[in-house]
Amino acid sequence: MKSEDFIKLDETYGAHNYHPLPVVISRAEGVKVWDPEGREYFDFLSAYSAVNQGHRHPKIIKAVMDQCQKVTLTSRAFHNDKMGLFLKKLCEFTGFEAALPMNTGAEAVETALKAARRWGAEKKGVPNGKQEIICVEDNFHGRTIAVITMSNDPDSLVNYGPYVPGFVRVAYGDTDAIEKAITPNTVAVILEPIQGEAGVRVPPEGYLTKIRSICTKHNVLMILDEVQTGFCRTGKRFAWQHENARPDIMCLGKALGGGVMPVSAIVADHKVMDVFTPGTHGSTFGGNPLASAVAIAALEVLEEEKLDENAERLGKIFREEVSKIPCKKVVEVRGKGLLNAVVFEKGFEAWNVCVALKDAGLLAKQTHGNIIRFAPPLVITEKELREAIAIIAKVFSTIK
Ligand code: IF1
Repeated sequence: MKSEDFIKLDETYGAHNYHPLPVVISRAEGVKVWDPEGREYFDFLSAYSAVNQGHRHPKIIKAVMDQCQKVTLTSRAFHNDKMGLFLKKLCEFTGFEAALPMNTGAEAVETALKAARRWGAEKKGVPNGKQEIICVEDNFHGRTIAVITMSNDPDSLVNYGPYVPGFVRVAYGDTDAIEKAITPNTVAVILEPIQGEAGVRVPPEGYLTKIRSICTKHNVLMILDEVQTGFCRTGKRFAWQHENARPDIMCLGKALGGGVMPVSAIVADHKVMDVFTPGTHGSTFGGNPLASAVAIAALEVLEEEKLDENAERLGKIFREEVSKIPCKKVVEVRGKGLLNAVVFEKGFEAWNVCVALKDAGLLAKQTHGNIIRFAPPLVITEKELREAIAIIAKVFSTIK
């Protein structure tokens, strides 16, 4: 079967909730992927930062294979001999006291929202049903009903009502707006430290620190969604570490699964995490031994290969070099570490550029029509990065 046959199958038998680039991936290794015809591409999306460790990292694949020989799923009705080791590793890696494992990013966010509401009722004294959570404009936290209620993106939102009460949305980048929105019933503020889907929007310097102090002052939990920015992507283990604005709850996902399977979690200290008691939250697959084994290996790879440092160093080169490419339509090159975006003029259709990049051997995807996100696996070398930049330069030079 050829690429076009696989695409046809998706179109015939799938829901039409995506508009992918016309490329089929049938094999992958490290920073490269191949289509059924054997054409090679740089992967500059990394499954939206879920493949930070590179495709099929040998250490992670070995962990999968080994664990598959032992036990893969137990449910939380019983203990297993991997989950505790995973949670310990995750707590050490993040610097939090406790972790609660789930499967997808949206579930991690839901878990954080539930933790905050319950904390509000039980620790802060907010009447149950009155809890309010502040979110910011142009957020992306996932696809569940509660989570899309926070969104102001019509694509995510329209005709999925009724929505969930208890959310207040304020302008992004404006700390006064957050402070003004706080009432005695506010239990949490939730945001992405760098907005991913919004087009890699980096907040003004000091934004997170200021939110941290506002939250502390008003006894409100600060929740950071590091699902996309976490695990070394932005040049630090977590994006909040650029400002040392430690949240009360951190939502994690994507790269925690090492590019192999969905693994997510929230981490928090006991004073928050202990609001969960037996029966009050859970998941069939959360903390399963296979996911736990994968996540341990995924974290070890980040550490052993110092992928935070690699992202920091190569990210600077990327922004510096891509900024130099002459292209009249480009208005900004921005990002942190290896989470970067090229912003074109308003109204510019970047889809055609992504198709041209694909034809030239590099996969990337536009967001909001005029922004292309560039986020390669963090195992990329400087040589590979420069090869990729040469492809980008070649394609950008053809843009009229
Ligand atoms: C899609 C976007 C990226 C996330 C943050 C939670 C989640 C995500 C900050 C939910 C997920 C994904 C979802 C995927 C595309 C992708 C995406 F373009 F939609 F916005 F990365 F930028 N918090 N982001 O970015 O995690 O439940 O999916 O595991 O929905 O098509 P999930």
